[in-house]
Amino acid sequence: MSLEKFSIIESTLREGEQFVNAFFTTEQKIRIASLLDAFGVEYIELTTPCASPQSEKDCAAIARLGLKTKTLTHTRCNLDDVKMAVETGVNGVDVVIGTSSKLRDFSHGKSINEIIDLAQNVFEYLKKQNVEMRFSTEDTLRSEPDDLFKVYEAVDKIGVHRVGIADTVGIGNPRQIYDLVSRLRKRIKADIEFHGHNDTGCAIANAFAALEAGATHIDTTILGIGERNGITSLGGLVARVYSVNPAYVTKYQLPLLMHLDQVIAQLVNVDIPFNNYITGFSAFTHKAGIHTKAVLNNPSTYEVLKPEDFGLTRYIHIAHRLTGWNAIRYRADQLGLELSDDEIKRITEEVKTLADLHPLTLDEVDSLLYAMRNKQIESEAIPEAA
Ligand code: HCA
Ligand code: CU
Repeated sequence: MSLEKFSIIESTLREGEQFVNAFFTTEQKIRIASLLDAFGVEYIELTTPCASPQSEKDCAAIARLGLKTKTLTHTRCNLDDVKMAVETGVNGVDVVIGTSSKLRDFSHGKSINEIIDLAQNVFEYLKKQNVEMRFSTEDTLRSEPDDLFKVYEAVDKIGVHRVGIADTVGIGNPRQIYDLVSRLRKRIKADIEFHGHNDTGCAIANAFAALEAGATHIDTTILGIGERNGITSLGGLVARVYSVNPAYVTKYQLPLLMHLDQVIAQLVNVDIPFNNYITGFSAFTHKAGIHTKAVLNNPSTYEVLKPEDFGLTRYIHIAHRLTGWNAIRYRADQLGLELSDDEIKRITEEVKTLADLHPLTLDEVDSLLYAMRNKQIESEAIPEAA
């Protein structure tokens, strides 16, 4: 398992720019790069300089920032593109070419042997440039394993640092990814990167399966943005790995995650999904009485992620018919109201009765608590007045 020492290749500035709503300005790209650097990802991947003149300038500008995180850019497998990539000053070049019969027949039209020749050409040049070299096969999951292994073994011999597996259409499942990475691990020396799309909801699980099978690098984007519905999200991967052992992700500045998600959500004009890992608005909200009672006694009963490790707090939702008296007692304590168990239980019944009639707000529950306290004060006051 390489969970203990995996690296994140954060591709918000490459794959993420392929998201339908993403149009990052130079300033925004620099802001995102700097935030990712502060978060502590090992690599950021930038849009290919071949995309447009501005992309080329931005790539070079970010490469010059002197970030701790290594900069990579992405290119097709040909000498012209790769030369342009090196000239931007990035630390590494991520070369990609399609190997599935669909992409070979309908996209670039090359045979497996021709792909190997192209790769040879490109990497012989890159080897002299003092950059990290990665070779990845687009649409890996729909490629013939024998073709894949032939290509990967060839580039491994040339001396690439990493080979990439790309589930370009999000069709793989964790068992298949585990199997493929395990087989590849036995055949090559290079590190193994996994890039997985989320079309069928497996992007995080697939990335995790890749790590379990020996992958060393995972591609992510903030909120998972990318082509179509995107790839493995940074927060989702962090949550998954944290659940095995929080120590595996303490190398990252976890409290920055909320800010990263908020910044990207705003830039690409979407809301953070309610069910987002760690940063969704209900991610640390507990509701049913049975849950809230246990969580108040010991949060680990219903939480595998500690909100405080991410600079966040849990919320106990009490204004509804599933509430329990322990949760109401917790709210009374928060408000500094000293009420007896009997009084709290009476209020709990009242909350449930009212909640059956109409949706309740926290304010209304607070009013019941204050009213009970006022009643106490009045009854305490009577003997004195008499
Ligand atoms: C694409 C390419 C890619 C490349 C992944 C990689 C994919 O935009 O289609 O370089 O490993 O998903 O195949 O993002
Ligand atoms: Cu992709």
